[in-house]
Amino acid sequence: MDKKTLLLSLSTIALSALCQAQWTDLVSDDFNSYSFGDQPGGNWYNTNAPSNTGGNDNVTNEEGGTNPYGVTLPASVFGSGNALYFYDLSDSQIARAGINFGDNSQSYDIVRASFDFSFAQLTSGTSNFGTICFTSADTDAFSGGTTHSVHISLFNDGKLGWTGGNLSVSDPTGAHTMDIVANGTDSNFSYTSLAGSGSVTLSAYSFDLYVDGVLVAASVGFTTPSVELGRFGIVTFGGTEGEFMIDNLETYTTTVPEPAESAALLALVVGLSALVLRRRRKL
Ligand SMILES: [Ca+2]
Ligand SMILES: [Ca+2]
Repeated sequence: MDKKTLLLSLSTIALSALCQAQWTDLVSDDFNSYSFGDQPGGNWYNTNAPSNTGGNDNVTNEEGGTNPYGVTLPASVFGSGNALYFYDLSDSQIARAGINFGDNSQSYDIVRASFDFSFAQLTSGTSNFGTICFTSADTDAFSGGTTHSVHISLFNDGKLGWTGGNLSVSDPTGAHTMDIVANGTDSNFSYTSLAGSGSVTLSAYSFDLYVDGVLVAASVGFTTPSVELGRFGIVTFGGTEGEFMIDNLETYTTTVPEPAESAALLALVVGLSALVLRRRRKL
């Protein structure tokens, strides 16, 4: 390996290591601290009181059963422990729950949400029955795209949809994983692919979607770029029925290196590489 090649490889390796996102934990919930039939508490925002309104979000467990309000909750498909079940048994009702990524009313430039999901029980038809969204920290309008940055549609036949694409989930009532990485800045953002090795570049004001560890949608533009990344939400609509289940929600943030910071890092790496080369020559 000649000097220039070595310098270039060292710089590339060091720079990619330095510039890759280090994820910092934000809010998470495995729902295991709640009792069967509860609504999740803490930072969770819920629409309805924990009663049978025909649409709600309630904690189920590995056995399922009838909750104190007379609603049958299916068993968690995610193994042992609790999961959160969104039921919507009436056209006129909605189920809606959301949680802020951070405390207070904070928003973040970059947010990643990873969780298990299942369509729980399929409802007939192909209607768009609900949405998964990222929205601002104080928004509780989870169904309207104008209030969303990230917007992923849920369909009755077990399909996920987004601007410009969709995915029919195979075995939709089984257990699956979803990862969403959202970039709320006006610059590209690079991170190590959640699908394994390699670097992914995510465009400004857009998100990547992984299902079962596979990148199924890259750099999907935010529905409304000005909406900040403050809250994760799921809603099922009035006007349709549909069911959904999640578990093991984990959210993270990281920072985008500033151009000045990257330039300083590059200078440092080049300097160190030159030093290494000089020492090698002396051997
Ligand atoms: Ca759980
Ligand atoms: Ca409904």
